[in-house]
Amino acid sequence: MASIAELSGNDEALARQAEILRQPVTTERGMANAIRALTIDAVEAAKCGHPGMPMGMADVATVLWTKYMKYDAADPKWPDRDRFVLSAGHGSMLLYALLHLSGHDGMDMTALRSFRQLHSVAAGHPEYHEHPAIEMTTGPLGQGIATAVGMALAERLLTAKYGKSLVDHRTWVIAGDGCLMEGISHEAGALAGHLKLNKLIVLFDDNSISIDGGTDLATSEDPLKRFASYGWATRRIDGHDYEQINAALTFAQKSAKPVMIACKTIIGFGAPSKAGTAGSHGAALGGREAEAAKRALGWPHLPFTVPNEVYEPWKAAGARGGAARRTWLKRLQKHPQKAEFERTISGKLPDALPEAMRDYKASLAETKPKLATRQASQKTLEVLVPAIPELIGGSADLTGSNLTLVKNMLGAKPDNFAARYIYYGVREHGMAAAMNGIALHGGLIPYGGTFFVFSDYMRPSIRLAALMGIRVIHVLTHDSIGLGEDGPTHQPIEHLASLRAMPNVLVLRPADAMETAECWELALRNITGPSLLVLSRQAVPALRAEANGNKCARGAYVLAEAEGPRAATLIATGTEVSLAMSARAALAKDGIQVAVVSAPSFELFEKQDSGYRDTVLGIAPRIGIEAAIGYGWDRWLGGSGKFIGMRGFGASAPAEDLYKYFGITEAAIIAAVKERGV
Ligand SMILES: Cc1ncc(C[n+]2csc(CCOP(=O)(O)OP(=O)(O)O)c2C)c(N)n1
Ligand SMILES: [Mg+2]
Repeated sequence: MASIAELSGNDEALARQAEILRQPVTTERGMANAIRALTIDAVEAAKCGHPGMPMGMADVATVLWTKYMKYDAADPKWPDRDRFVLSAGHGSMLLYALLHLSGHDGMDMTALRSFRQLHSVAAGHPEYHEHPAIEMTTGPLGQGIATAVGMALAERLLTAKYGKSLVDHRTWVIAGDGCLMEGISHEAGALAGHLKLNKLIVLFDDNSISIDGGTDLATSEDPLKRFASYGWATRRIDGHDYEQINAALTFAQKSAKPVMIACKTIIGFGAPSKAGTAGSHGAALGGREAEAAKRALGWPHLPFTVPNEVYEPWKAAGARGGAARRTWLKRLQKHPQKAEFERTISGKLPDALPEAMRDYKASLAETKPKLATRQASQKTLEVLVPAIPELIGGSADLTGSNLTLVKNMLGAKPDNFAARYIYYGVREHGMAAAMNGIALHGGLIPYGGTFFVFSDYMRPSIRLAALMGIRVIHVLTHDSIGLGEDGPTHQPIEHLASLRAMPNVLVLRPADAMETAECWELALRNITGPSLLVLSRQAVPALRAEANGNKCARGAYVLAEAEGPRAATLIATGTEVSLAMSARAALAKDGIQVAVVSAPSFELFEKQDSGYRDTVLGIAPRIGIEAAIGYGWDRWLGGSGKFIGMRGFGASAPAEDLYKYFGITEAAIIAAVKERGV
């Protein structure tokens, strides 16, 4: 059987490559060849990796990083730097080589030599935490370009707030065929085009190759036409022609629309037989091909060796932005909003927030409102939005249901970014990725809403937020069969369990207005990962009369202790806590005393010491109540416990009928307690 490489055929690419390689090696090409050589060496050393993309895009990346991108290798966290997102994350060696050559600390030759090894900063795919100049984790195709939309949006919002003297930068993306085949590229591209995010520039590695072979195996679209229809400016260039690259990047900097430049490249450029084929996409070239590639490129140096005449112009490029950064720092010193800018960039919440929340919670303790937790969330936002100017809301076309908008919040428009709210459209995945980008950019805290069931549409971006450890807040309403008549397509069942299974995600399901306020506080304070506020459509009574501290912070707590020794412990979350409370009252009438534990967050409860957990859970039989699948409850319920919840999908009917039909009732709780021999 023919190999993939043979099937894809590369005669045309090889002829074009030969023509380019016949030209003398200019300084710029030599600088690009350093990227190619380091890529070859690192992938050979690791015996795995993706040489094709870095070798193909080396010329474009060299022009970008030496002449157009605003950065200073001496301070990769300079807030007004241009952002660079390698959406085609498999080409990670491109980024590592760029960081190394441009003189960034923390990416020395030792790092490149240990490409893909345990604890190397040069991981298989770029990892956000490995190096301060890695703007985000990429690898899941499409996420980079969609996250970059959020970064570019954040830039616009902050320019409107602080002015161009503090915020004036671009977001550059390298995306491949794969990123553009992914559905999320549609959502992201359409949103960016609509908002006219003209400082977003995508360099499309148009090599017409992906893993299975030529892209014509699976696609016939012209992404440029697609993006043009979204309102993007587009250009098509030869990605190995320096004049064309320069002209396109100059054009991009002047555009009034987001820009996509399709850079026609040869994947694996330089490899004598594998260039232009899928064979160079994701495997080491192999000793002989690697050597021949370096010969063809005119690179006579030993592995992992870069001569000074190549290092020097690279280092100069890395320091090019130094002067701009220093004058920016001077402008910051004099800026009237300096303190606010520095506070928000550092991620610190306003000093006045705790007091505002204390007052609000005191008012809840007094008024004891009966509200759906989504309404309680909106009431909390009425306090938070004025108190936290960096809070940026939004919804994926469910504003009136998610209750994410509060008064005086303007929606961002292409001609007005002095705004606090984003109408993301029906684009949950695009929204979640954009929210990641807003958080990664810094200076803003994003929250966004949709129905909880559609968290499925956002999962890959939630997962990346968890992996990167960034503060993103999802407002997920209509959290169970309690949403009623819309039926099983809209009723989340397995979502709590599946999101609790994801590492570093804080799942919060408050039981009443007070808990909702506390959970909002916890979400805002959770700076190391995404938080999900899981909220009800239907109203719940106020369960808490005292407002001091934050009871939800420990994940679960005794809401109502048994009057005397516990006959059972009822553990519930969200809307089911009030059900547990009414069962407790009914049991008391029969002389059976039970405790009710509210458990808004399993993750936080798990973090408590075992002494606290044991006290809360008690030694009496435990009954878990949650209108969702029971997966994951065993750890709290123990051997003699019982779970009252869902076993399959829901149904379309009024909420009360559904609770009855699925047996999530006061009577069921009472029966379960009595069954346990009380
Ligand atoms: C969401 C997602 N699906 C699949 C993959 C596996 N994958 C990695 S690279 C790739 C092909 C990408 O093609 P392209 O973007 O054209 O990259 P090139 O081969 O040109 O380097 C695939 C399918 C992935 N990383 N992410
Ligand atoms: Mg490709």
